Amino acid sequence: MQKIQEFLAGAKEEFNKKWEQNPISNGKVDDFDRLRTLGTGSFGRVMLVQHRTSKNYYAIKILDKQKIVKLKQVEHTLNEKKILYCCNFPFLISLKFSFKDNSYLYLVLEFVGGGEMFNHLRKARKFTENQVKFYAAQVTMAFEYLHSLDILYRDLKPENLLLDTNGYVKVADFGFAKRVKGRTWTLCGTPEYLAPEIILSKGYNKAVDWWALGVLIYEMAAGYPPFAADQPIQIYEKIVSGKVKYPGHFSSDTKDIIKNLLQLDLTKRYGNMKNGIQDIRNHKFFEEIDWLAVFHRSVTPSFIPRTEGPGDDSHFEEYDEEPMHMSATNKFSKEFTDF
Ligand code: PIT
Repeated sequence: MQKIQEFLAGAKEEFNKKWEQNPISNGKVDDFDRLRTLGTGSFGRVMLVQHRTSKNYYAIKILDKQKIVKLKQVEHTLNEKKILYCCNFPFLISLKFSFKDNSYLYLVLEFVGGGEMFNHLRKARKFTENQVKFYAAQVTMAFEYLHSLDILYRDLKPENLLLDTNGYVKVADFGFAKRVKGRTWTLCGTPEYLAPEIILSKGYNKAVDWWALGVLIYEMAAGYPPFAADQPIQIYEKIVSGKVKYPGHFSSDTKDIIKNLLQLDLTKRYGNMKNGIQDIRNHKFFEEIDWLAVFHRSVTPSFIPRTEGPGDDSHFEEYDEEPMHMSATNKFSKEFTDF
């Protein structure tokens, strides 16, 4: 079996080669039949589609150029496509096609039929410790991969983690992912998952993703996030206070790894010290995880979403369908040249 370090060395070369390429476009919207909406966001939606000739199912993310410009998300959208195009990792959603027309940008992604972790977590109320470790290990490896390529993810939360039909994780939504060597300053993410240094408008780095991993482990194990309140400002006060309350059922290992990830002091936060990810990987919380076996997907998950056939969308919520509008002129072609 190939070691993860060897994989990462080769991955960097592959990624950098693609990074230097000009933007590619393959396919067009008429190649697909649109079936239904799987999710919505502020400037677009994700729909289940079927490729007309191959009959394969995909999830297509449709972004409205006008809305992206209004919300000043042009740069983020270009980052999103370029990073998705260049990445290749078992726990990251993969991009299959991309194209644009007069009104929209399109990202055709693999269809991940198990649904959002968010829905499974709310239904189960909380996950078993084994489940938490299994999912956290995959997110840890996904971040190791992204960080080795100088990419910050910046939007970890259960809504952005999909389960595939085998019960493994796929990290989706690269809307805030960015390639940066060193620090960046943009305020983005979801209130409950923001690291204190983002809230305090400091320059920040990869350590924000490790903080978010601490929030995720807490939320998966407790069923609710560690910093919760009605208003974002109250959430932020709790985050920067450094105080966390742990449910009585948490094991001491679970508490300890969360404490070390939800560490205000960046020089002490796990993932951000001189041993990097090793401090996380070697923590007692992950003792039973066979990292290489998880990486190679040879561990049988304790929970496998029930699905019937490749286009089964029953794990996804229903959304109102909205018609698409097609502009007669190519709007914002300059802004999106690099898409
Ligand atoms: C679904 C089902 C599915 C894929 C997705 C969502 C993909 C979401 C996604 C969103 C992004 C991105 C990458 C992937 O950059 O199979 O409900 O903004």
